[in-house]
Amino acid sequence: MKILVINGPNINMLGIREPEIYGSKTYSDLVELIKKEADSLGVEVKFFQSNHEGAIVDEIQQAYGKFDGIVINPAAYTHTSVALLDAVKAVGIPTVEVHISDPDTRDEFRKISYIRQACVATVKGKGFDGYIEAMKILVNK
Ligand code: CA2
Repeated sequence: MKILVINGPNINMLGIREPEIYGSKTYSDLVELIKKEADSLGVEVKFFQSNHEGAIVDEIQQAYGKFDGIVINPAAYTHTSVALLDAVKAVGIPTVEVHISDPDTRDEFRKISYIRQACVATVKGKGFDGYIEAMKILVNK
């Protein structure tokens, strides 16, 4: 099984500020954690992080026919991007939305998720472990 793990804008800055919301670990720590768990699940993973909406759309499109699942934390694009929603719908790859924090309990504008309606599940508020849970959801599907 091949899973594409996509992270959106500013996820590469994790661990630098707002540790009370996102923890003190970095994006590299996140990648290492997921790799370790993927190995034990026998899953092949590819990582992609971008601050650019179009680059994320391109990455989702190129996953068509190549990946069995997508784990995505669209970060701020969660709350703004119809383009990401359409991309996930277009490729039809089972996708799980992940958030480190629980955006539904934060600012009003974070309560909207466009991508959610194209996702098989949402995991939120579980820190980095949410990515592992998302991977397991895809494996068990
Ligand atoms: O909780 C999540 O995973 C989010 O997707 C993270 C996004 C935020 O816009 C979403 O509402 C919820 C933010 C990503 C990282 O932002 C940073 C902010 C300060 C310092 C480092 C990263």
